Amino acid sequence: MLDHIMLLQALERRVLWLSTWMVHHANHLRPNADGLKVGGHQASSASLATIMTALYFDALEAEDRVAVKPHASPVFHAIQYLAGGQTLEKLKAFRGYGGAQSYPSRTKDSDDVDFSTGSVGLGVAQTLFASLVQDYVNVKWRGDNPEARMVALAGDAELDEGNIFEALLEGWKHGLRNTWWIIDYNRQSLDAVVRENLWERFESIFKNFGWDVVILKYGRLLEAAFAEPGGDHLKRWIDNCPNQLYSALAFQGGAAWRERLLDELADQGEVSALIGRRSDDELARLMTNLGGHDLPSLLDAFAAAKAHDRPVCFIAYTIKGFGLPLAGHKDNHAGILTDAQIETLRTAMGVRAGREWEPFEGAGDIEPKLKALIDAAPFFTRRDRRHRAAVLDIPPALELRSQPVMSTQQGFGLLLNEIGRSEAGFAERIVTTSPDVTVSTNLGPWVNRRGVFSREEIADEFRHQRIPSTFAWDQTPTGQHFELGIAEMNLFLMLSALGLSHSLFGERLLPIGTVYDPFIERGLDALNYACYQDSRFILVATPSGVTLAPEGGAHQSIATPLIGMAKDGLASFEPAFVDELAVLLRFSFEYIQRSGEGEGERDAATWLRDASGGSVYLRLSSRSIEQPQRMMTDALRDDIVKGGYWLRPPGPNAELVIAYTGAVAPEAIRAVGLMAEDRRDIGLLAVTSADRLNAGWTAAQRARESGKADALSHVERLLSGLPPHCALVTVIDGHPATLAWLGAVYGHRTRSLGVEHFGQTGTIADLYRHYGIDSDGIITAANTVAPGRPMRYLRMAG
Ligand SMILES: Cc1ncc(C[n+]2csc(CCOP(=O)(O)OP(=O)(O)O)c2C)c(N)n1
Ligand SMILES: [Mg+2]
Repeated sequence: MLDHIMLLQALERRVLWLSTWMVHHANHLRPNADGLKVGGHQASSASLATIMTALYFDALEAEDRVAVKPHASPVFHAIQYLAGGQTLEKLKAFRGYGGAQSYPSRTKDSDDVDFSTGSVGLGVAQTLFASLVQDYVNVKWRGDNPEARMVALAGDAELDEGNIFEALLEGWKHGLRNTWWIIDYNRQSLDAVVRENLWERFESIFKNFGWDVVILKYGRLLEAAFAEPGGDHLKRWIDNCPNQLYSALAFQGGAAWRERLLDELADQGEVSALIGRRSDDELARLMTNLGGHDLPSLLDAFAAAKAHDRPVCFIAYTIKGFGLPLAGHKDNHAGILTDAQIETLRTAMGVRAGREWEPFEGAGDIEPKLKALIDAAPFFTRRDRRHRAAVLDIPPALELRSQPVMSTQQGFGLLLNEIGRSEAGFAERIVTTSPDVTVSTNLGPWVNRRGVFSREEIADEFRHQRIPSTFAWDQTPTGQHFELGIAEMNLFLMLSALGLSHSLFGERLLPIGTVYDPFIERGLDALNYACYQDSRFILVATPSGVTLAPEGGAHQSIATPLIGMAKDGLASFEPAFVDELAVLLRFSFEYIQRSGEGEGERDAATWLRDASGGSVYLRLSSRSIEQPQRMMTDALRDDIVKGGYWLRPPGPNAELVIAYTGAVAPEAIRAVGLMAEDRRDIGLLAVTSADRLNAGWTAAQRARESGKADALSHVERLLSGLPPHCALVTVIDGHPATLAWLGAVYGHRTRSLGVEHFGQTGTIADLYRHYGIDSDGIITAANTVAPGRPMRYLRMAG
């Protein structure tokens, strides 16, 4: 055991050196390193070097998953490098083009990052939801698989992020297990030293939510010193020492510790002797021997926690910048080692000049033992930790019992209800989730059929008491719905975890999350995070825009269509009709399963990267509108997926085209009908996805610029026959910029209608009139942008 610890300590030194050198190289040595001079990494990484050494080379099992604190990225890459999972080339290019990423990234790094981190708080909470997903897939399909631990390494200031506490509450509701959060309690954030006794708040919060709390405050050296005569006084002094002072002394070193301790404890003879027995260096080592830097304490704590599956919060005392000259300094987040400092460190580490990148430089004759230890570390025994899952067959069309007048939201409920009652294999793999808006987003009938998931059975009391209710929600292990509390952050983190199940656990899921469209913005950073990790899910957001009319201005979504367009990895659609929705939902089930391989390859018809797949956002409405009675042809299906089709094709001399998206379809249709006699060859363009039309157009232009002269996107094909003098009016219940770019495709004069200001309460008709997106508004705009014969309708209207 002693030998093992000594070897781990040697590895820890390698990790500390390589991570520090990596940042130094990026800042000072790499050609064109200017502009990369960003601190944070050296001090933050050093803070976690011991803990991560203990985890990766000892405590973690092969299937365990880790979210590494963003600024500990160099430590992670260094550990992977030592274990043969990271290349020297990437380390040398840390933070640079094509190099190891500044913050660990599932998608951009090549050294097997489990969860991306960067936006603090999200990676931590992600481990919690991943653990719930593990329970879900284990109960259903993988009964005998060992349970993996989901581990987060969190900064202490990271716990300022509210999403962590939202997740804690949710985890408690779902009986969270197998989750470890290790708080790097260095008592420093970016700007400052954190408040005293924060650990007490953490401890009581975590205990309240049913977590075990393990406080790792003193290392073995300190424990031993406390057992010496006078040691109790020393312990009391440490416990009462303010964070600022402790940090300052840690920065100043042995002589400063001695002066201060003797100053304050000199009257206690035994303590003076305890201090006097140690040199300055020994004293500094003793006083910074906190739990988070003490391998034996860490190994014991992790081993003890592995004996059960309860969630554990470790509060590990550390010193930011431990082992480096900037240790403890309150400004060290932005600090980087100078050339002189790195030279001193190099010598101290036994690293010869010119051999800084050698993995085991300075290890001497224990090198083979270090290699053997790494080879035997359970975490590195499996190289293929990214799983794959077979692609599920989706039927060619989804069944729909349409009604003549209905909303897309209703249609969504009916479609899922049909899937819920079908025997189709893919239905087993659908898992839905919603932040307390399951019923109001029309998921109720699906949940009635498929039930709510819970590892333990909980009966629906109303049902058992035979009290009539529309919803029967027994909670069982066979259930296929995760009912969440209201926090939208949790929805997106749950979708992110569900949508990585194929890769994390080897089980394919088809996750669908429903949310109120305006509250996408509440969880936007988590949505961004989910997309960045290439998680796969279908987001159904409803109701959209001012169709939520009587709910008032605060609840009406204006910006979401633009979010949908701008969010990478998310294909956004806004169908107007339910038959379109049926096509799109079907497409979504397939699209979210595409492998991500062949990235960059573009579909020749759309110039979209459709082979890669991604997640999907469907923006729906609760507005009931008349449904078209039409046959769904292959051609129409294809166009709906590509993003648009002519509902009324323009004639050869078209003077005017109305292009609409979503719930304003009836206004556009009516306006076109009323203008048809006064504007020749008028066309009506149904845009089901401004996002995809726009993305294809951009890509096709880029392709032409790089020599592919015949590249043509779907929107270019749609608009290609329009004469130059034709004008466009676009209309959407959302921000007008969503469709305004259509005029730039061929340079057609364009007027874009939409909503730019917070709404009022009122009926949909009131609000559409108010914003000028009703038929009158469309006609008035058309009359100006496409002047000509006075519009009969406007004359009649007076
Ligand atoms: C959401 C978000 N806001 C702000 C930042 C910028 N930021 C990066 S690290 C950091 C401080 C982190 O302190 P702590 O979590 O204690 O980590 P330490 O560096 O002390 O280990 C901040 C504010 C961020 N990365 N993410
Ligand atoms: Mg900190």
